[in-house]
Amino acid sequence: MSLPQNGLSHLPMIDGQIVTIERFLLDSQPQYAKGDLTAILYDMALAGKIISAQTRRAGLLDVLGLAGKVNVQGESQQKLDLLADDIIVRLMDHTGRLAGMVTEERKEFIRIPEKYKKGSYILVYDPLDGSSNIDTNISIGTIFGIYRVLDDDTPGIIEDCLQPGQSLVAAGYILYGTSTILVYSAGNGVHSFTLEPSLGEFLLSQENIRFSDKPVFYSYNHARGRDWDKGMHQYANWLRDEHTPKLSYRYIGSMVADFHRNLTHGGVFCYPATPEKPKGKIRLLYEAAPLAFLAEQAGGYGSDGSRSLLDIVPTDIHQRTPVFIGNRYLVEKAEEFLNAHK
Ligand code: FBP
Repeated sequence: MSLPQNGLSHLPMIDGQIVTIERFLLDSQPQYAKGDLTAILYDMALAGKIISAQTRRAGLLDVLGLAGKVNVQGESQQKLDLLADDIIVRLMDHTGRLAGMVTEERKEFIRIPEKYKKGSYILVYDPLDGSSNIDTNISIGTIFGIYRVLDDDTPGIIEDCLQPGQSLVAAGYILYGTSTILVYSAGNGVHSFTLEPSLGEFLLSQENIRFSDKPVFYSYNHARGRDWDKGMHQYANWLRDEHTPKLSYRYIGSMVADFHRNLTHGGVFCYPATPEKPKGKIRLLYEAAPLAFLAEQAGGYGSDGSRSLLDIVPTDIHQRTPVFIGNRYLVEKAEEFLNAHK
């Protein structure tokens, strides 16, 4: 990335060029494309801008704290969870590009109102991952995945949402941290864009991101260790005591932020199953599978401890899964330890 000598030096540039997300999406869409997928990705960028503006002012607005409601998983919903969810639905349900949506915040599959045209895509998303960190100003994020409907003659049936991650046509996340960044892949590498607040534009800041082959970090909630099985204990000890060079331990408690740090510097994130949570905590459809899609596009891998997260065919839109995701050899090592005791 070359930095010109004039007043533009603060703007992210690729080879001296300022590239907006709109331009990048249009330039990278295949010849045959009608443009609907590009438009959905662009709408997610807009959702990211609106949610970013809310999270940035959260302490000033009445959007902090609990909403006094619980989601389908029985978890207390934060006001910002519901606000972010509402922003995405209001942006997406009338565009004629989607046939339905699935969100962490609503029990049922969101059907497109009859009055609007149905499109050929399904959007699955977690409007605010890591929401238990909202009140403490720690990075949170929106995770999303996009599927094509199984049959254009019957768009918007529940089966359209119960597809394995291998069928994702695109996935990404928007991280609301020191800056707001959008990271996505449509199957041709992983690319990141930084929101330039003074312009209100997402500008390309990194292309074709790959996991470093010299990972630095490992992440899991250490406090859950008492509930781990023998295999997970041995894997955790291997990460701490045997991996060379030494790795550092980091855990933010926002999977999207932990994933992003590991994607940037190399590493592995784990949320294993425990007797209390035999399926783990993380949701497959709109949390684990989209990140596993990105991980594979960046040369990494996502597993439930014995198989690729992308091979799991969901039977429930809110089902959970154990998660090991990051550098491929670190995740394969987890599979080795976990399966040695099965
Ligand atoms: P939410 O989507 O409801 O925020 O839940 C997921 C999550 O917050 C992940 O982002 C994070 O990695 C994990 O739960 C933290 O769980 P724990 O507090 O058990 O470590």
